[in-house]
Amino acid sequence: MQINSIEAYELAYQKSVEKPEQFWGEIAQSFHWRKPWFKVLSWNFRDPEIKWFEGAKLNITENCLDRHLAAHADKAAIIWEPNDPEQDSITLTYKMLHERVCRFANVLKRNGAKKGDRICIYMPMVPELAIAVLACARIGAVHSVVFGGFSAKSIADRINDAACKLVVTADGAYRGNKKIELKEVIDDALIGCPTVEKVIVLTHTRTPVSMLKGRDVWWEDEVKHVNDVCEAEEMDAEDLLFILYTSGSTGKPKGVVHTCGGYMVYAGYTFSNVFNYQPGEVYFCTADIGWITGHSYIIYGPLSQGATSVIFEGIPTYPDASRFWQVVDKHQVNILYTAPTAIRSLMSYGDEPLKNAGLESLRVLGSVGEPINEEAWHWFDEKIGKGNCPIVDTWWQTETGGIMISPIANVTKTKPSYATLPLPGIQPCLVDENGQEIIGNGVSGNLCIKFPWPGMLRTTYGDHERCRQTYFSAYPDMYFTGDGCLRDEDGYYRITGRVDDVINVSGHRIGTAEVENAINMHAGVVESAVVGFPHEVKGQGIFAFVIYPEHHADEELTRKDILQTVTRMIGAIAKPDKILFVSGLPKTRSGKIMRRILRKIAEGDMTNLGDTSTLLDPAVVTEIIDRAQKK
Ligand code: 6R9
Repeated sequence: MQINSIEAYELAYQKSVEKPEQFWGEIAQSFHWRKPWFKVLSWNFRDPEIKWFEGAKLNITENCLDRHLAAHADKAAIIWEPNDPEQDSITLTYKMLHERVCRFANVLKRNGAKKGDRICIYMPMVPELAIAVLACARIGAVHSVVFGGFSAKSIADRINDAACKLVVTADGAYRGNKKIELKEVIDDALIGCPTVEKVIVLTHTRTPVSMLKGRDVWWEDEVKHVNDVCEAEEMDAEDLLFILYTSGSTGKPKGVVHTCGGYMVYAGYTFSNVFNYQPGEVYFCTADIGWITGHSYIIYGPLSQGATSVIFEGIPTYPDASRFWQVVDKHQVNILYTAPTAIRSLMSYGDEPLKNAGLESLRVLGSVGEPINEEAWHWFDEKIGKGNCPIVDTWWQTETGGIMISPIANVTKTKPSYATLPLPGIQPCLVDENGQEIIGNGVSGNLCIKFPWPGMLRTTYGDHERCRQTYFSAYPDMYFTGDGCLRDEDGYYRITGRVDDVINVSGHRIGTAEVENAINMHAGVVESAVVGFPHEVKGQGIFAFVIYPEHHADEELTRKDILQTVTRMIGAIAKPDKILFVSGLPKTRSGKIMRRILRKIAEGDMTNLGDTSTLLDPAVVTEIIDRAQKK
């Protein structure tokens, strides 16, 4: 099923467009199904209603674990590299991982979980995180992983939205030289979460934690009470596999829903092809499992293909900026998949951290999460790939489940900062403001997808109308990505960034409305407006214009107070990089904030503000510029 030449790609692509059901039906054959489908695809983008592999029965963990046992039981499934390089790494073979997943699946059952229940997972990057995820899938429970950087309030919102019955967490997490008290955050969150009956707590940092009688149990105790035999639950292809929350242009994060069959096929197919994964290779994705990249390309994609997947607990700069390269050399990593923000950050340390790096094992490099600028692309290519490793710049989203537009390693000719060509099965198109498709090359517009693919979201949890509104209403019969894009003369795609009110900070999606809501919660704040601005390392930074009329002695302290409020309301990842106090915001007569103007000011481009004649009070702009320049 691997594509090995550009001709094979073109053939596959053509077939995927002309005979999509036959195309995906054949690919799906390479997976293990308990019962086959009677229809590959039925769909409409109006409702929307999308069904792949209708009638088929499966369990994704049989594909990620059981089916490899016959021939590859002793092959490494997971290599865990801890935060502290002095501590030993851990290898789990497929046999070991299978046993542990089954055992923990029994723990979940013992604590009342059953098929269809939602389980929130809030854990550090340890093997038990992957085990917890797979154990949910084993028993047909729906996992909702929440990234470790979110606050108690954000977790509570997510738990309540999905009415989670169980939480799996750990005492704490390490991040570089910091310790994060995960259980404490969960305890705060659960004050407002009536649906949660049990909390399973893994010992990791050995931080003292409060354990509530009748609710909280230790992972280590629980596993002693069960055995490691757990028959996989039979799932319908369209049964829910997981929910993952992501930010959009409105205030509340959406629970993106993925289902078992299509997601599995898409994650597995794209993993195998884009990275050209070869049996025996070691693959290292530096993302956190709390994001979609970790779901699809640390856990499900690689394991479904019998690959060896590295889970790294730490950060690229701890103990120093050579850590990634040490991990690559230590585990002889062949494929490295990381983010532009990490590349830019490491670039800034110069060549010194690369002095003792061999990096000879590397064969393929990947990038994901945000547009990669040319400078970072070339540095990655020359310094890390030594000019010998294709870079796959993979464009995709939480909603797409897997990679959509990307080079195929060793097949597609790459071009710096271009995601290049759509994968087979993906029909992108560019549309203008009027919803007209823009035909031909050398054009740009809003990126949409015209035809379903197996990994696409099916709904947003508990609110199907919101899914329709957000993705399928802007342009009839198309999925709207929220990204701007250009298609060059060769038909290559370059993603230019979000066209909605979403900021991409270090590859993390943050909704401006969410940050504004958080800032507005701060006592004394009358109103705020948040925009993105170009940031050297993070890609985009967060700039907040805040109306705070109180006469305060210490502006700096107020800034810090506001940051504290944002940290409480969302999490440290949403803290603005800059806060400018203003007395008014530029609004149209209908009361809409003109973000276009604020974006220019945040960029430091005060001369080219465009048409300001529709503003209610143009003097506001002069004042803001004045304050921005004084700062
Ligand atoms: C996988 C992931 C999705 C948004 C997406 C786009 C941006 C991701 C990109 C990229 C340019 C790439 N994005 N990959 N932009 N080039 N290779 O990141 O999912 O967290 O949902 O973010 O990220 O703007 O719309 P998610």
